Amino acid sequence: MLGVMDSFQATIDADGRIEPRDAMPEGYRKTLIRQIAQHAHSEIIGMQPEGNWISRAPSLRRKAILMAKVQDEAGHGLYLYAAAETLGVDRADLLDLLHAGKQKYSSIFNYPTLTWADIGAIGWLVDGAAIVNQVPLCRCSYGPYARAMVRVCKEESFHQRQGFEILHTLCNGTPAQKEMAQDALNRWWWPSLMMFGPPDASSTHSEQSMAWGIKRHSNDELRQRFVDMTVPQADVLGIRVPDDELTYDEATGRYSFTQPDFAELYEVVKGNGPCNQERLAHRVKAHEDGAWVREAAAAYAEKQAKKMQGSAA
Ligand code: FAQ
Repeated sequence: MLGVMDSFQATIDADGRIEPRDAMPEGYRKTLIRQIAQHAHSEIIGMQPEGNWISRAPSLRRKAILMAKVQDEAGHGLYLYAAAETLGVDRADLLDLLHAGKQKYSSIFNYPTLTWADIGAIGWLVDGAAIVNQVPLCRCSYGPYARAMVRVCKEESFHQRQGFEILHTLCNGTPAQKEMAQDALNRWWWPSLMMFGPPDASSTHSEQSMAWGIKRHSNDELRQRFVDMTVPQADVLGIRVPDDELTYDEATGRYSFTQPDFAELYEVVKGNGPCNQERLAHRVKAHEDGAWVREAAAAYAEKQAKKMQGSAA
């Protein structure tokens, strides 16, 4: 007879999906909670760099689009916290861990948005990198995470195109606008490459996460895919990826490129990036300011539950 963990392994081997009530090794559960929580935190902290530009977007149309995008990111956070909760954790505890600096969020959101072109660069590069990373997660072995990713990826594709379109407009505008687009690419290129995590040789979790079917590709494989996808798009825009070593290999159809400065990634992840303190302080304040909403929602839910009990009696 199969033991419970044999059935887990059989499902993984058959490329099936693990569902919340299925038996799973504690390490699998913990890895998923870590990754999904980090991903959810990234979505909601990731609202800040763009939210910062809603009041300064250059037209009503741009403002409406940007507001919708930032709201989408909040929605992604909600799907992901809900997916994490299926593993037996409470989102309130995950938020406490984020606020105490005990759980991470993506390094990319610790860089400032200095110009309007940065909003284009975030959509194009950051959402572009997110898509490359997340499309394989639609096939993640954990069902609730995989299903959340399907919806998230559809919305990220729209975000990526809106970012590209902002830059396309700037690149076809005045010389100063094109220069602004180039400057944004110069500043966002390296942090975008860092989003994929440390190089494979230094990645602590990749091997086990790939064996469990949580990750489907290594950090370096996805970084390479991102470069191969993005460089031709920069050519269309008429701006230059800031890498003097970038070369295209006809035989493989791939680019060879300079790796980002991983020492900088580790510093940003440790809390020493340009905006880490500001981002976390803003998040904690938003959480505290929203306490009355959570209290009111809980009081309303309690009242409704009592009413239901009363009508059932
Ligand atoms: N930032 O062993 P690995 C978005 C940590 S997209 C911070 O390779 P793993 C959309 C890692 O946690 C951004 N920390 O780890 C959006 C680990 O530390 P730990 C979010 C990083 O998990 C767009 C240690 O380094 N996307 O939000 C980073 O196997 C615009 C060793 O690394 C996701 O989270 C980093 N860049 O692979 C929103 C995708 N890289 O936990 C708003 C899901 C690594 O042991 C606006 N996550 N670390 O203390 C993943 O695919 C993976 O978790 C990786 C890292 C690939 C990020």
